[in-house]
Amino acid sequence: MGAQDTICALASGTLPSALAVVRVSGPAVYAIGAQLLAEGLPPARRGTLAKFQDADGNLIDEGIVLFFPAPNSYTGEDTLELFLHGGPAVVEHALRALTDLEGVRLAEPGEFTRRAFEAGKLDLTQAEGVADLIEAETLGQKSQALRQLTGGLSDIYAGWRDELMYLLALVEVMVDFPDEGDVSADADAPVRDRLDALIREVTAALGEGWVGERIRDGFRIAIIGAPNAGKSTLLNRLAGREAAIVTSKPGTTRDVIEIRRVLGGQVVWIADTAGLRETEDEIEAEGIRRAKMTADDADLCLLLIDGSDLPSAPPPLPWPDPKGMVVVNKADVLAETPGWASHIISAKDGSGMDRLEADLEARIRSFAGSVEAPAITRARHREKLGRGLAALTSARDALASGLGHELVAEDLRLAIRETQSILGQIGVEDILGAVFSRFCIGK
Ligand SMILES: Nc1nc2c(ncn2[C@@H]2O[C@H](COP(=O)(O)OP(=O)(O)OP(=O)(O)O)[C@@H](O)[C@H]2O)c(=O)[nH]1
Ligand SMILES: [Mg+2]
Repeated sequence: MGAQDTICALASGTLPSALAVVRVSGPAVYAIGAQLLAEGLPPARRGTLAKFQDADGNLIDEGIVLFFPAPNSYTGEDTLELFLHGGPAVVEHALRALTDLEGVRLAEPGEFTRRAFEAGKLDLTQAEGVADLIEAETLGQKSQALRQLTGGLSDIYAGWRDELMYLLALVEVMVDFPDEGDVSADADAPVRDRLDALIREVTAALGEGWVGERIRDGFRIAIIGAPNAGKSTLLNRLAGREAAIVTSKPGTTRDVIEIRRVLGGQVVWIADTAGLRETEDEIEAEGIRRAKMTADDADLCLLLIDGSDLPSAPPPLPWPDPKGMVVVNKADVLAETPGWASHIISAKDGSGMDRLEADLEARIRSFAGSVEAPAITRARHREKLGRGLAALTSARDALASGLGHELVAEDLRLAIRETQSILGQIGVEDILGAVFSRFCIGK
């Protein structure tokens, strides 16, 4: 991937389409203007009607061309955008004419954005925002991605990095001039106070209940309960299709079966699980272990009770409201109405389902809205921020135990490095490959 190569790709969607946008970026843009545009390059940033031709002078298409001279372009390089008719043959002819030129090749996935990153147009969280925006299917995902793309996360992490740099400067002064001024324990107080505040902030971000990641990857609802309670029937009703096998035999579901839905404007994964009971059966036991894990990881846990075998008291729920909710099923055969259930439904005939779905929707909305601006939207951020927090805690301990300011400084440097790598400012070659390879071609 030489940066000196000029890259080109179809940047718009599946063909055929009304229009197709072919994007070109790199030093060969001037040569392309001279050879492929009958009238040469148009004025900068002005949509201009142009005839595109190949090197033999054959007309490729007539369309609009936009020229963005460096550095004022997405990639920071000279860039062309060709708006062609969206026929597969038109696009093929255009890409062939472009790549026939010296130094021009097809772009790798995400290569335009990678160049933008390398030119300092975007930091890594913003580049991730671009990818998320393209993949966003819900408005919740879209607005989170847009916030990230426009620097919402950059501001948070850059703010922490700057604070850490300031703290490091304070501590380094103490290392270099240990005898200057007042060397009583109180000289550490400003560092300690600011460090404590920072630790509180980062801890709060890490404890935000995964909201950012959930908006991006989907919230999780688990349906659990005794065998035959009707969990699979409920899943099928929520899915609107026969996703799971339903039989009258207890112990039918063995594995976790997940369906994906949009609820309350968010992507939600709903999991049906194996019925919980004591069992000697090895396969069933494994299913039950998975059911419990699924429930632990879920944002919402529906404990489904079989209404045809109603217990006299509400079963204990390991999760307090709002995560746990008790739902009684089989309303159609219910002898008495229990006062302790959040919902009474019949998964079979659909009664009570509207109310249940509305409640699930409201709970998902409230989870999604519980953090105004999540600092973490990916596992990558969580992992690095977690390591940063460990370094901060160690700095605080070193400071408290008087182990020496060199050690405190070293921990602060570690924390700075973690924050910078979230922004893509250091040690990122391996991360870059992982982040950009998931982009689509042309972005
Ligand atoms: N009368 C009535 N029967 C229901 C209702 N919901 C489910 N059933 C029946 O209950 C039986 C068990 O349903 P499933 O959905 O397979 O139950 P499950 O909880 O998934 O069971 P396991 O997978 O064995 O844990 C089936 O015969 C269903 O038809 C309901 O609302 N009313
Ligand atoms: Mg089942």
